[in-house]
Amino acid sequence: MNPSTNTDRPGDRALILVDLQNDFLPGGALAVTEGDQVIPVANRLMDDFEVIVATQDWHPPDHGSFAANHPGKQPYERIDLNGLPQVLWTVHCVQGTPGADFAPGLRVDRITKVFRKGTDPEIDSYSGFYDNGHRKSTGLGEWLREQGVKRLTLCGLATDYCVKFTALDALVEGFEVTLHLPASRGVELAPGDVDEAVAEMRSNGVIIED
Ligand code: VGL
Ligand code: ZN
Repeated sequence: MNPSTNTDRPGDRALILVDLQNDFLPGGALAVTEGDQVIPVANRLMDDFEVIVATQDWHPPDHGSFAANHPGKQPYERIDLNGLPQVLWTVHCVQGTPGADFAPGLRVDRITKVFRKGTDPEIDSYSGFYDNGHRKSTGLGEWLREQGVKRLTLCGLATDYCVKFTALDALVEGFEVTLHLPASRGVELAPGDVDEAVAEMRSNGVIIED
């Protein structure tokens, strides 16, 4: 078939797989309930896309989001980290450790490019586009535009943190954004956090696919 007439996998769309990493799966350091259930769904979704990007949470051991790096603080407490509100987490996705690896069974051979985030110990980075202070870009937006991408489908972990902030930044970057809920799960620190995150994404213009 002439590629210009093939509308099955149009080139102006990309799939963004958010943080499908061992530490966010059941048994991992920052486990998301049912996190493993999104892997087969994400694998199937990949068949519909030509351009597939994965984000990877990639922290140095001294990262400021780890409760262990703040004497006397416990995971899930909230602090001020260099002027920004920060939830403290268990030590997770440390660079080069198995917990930071992509989930077993994920079709990594189909991933076009990986964008790593959370590498600066002074600031966290939930979004795949920018750190939480919008100070530095990961290059994701620029790269997508270079590919001619205009529409994004997002899925992954966690719906109420990294997926949400990636989706909201994607809108500001001018992309049409769809969230694929069957391939997403949330941390849900407080009951209702996922529903609230989905409502916030929807009210900002994200298309919710369930
Ligand atoms: C995430 C908390 C800390 C996520 C990453 O991927 O949603 N959440 N780091
Ligand atoms: Zn993290």
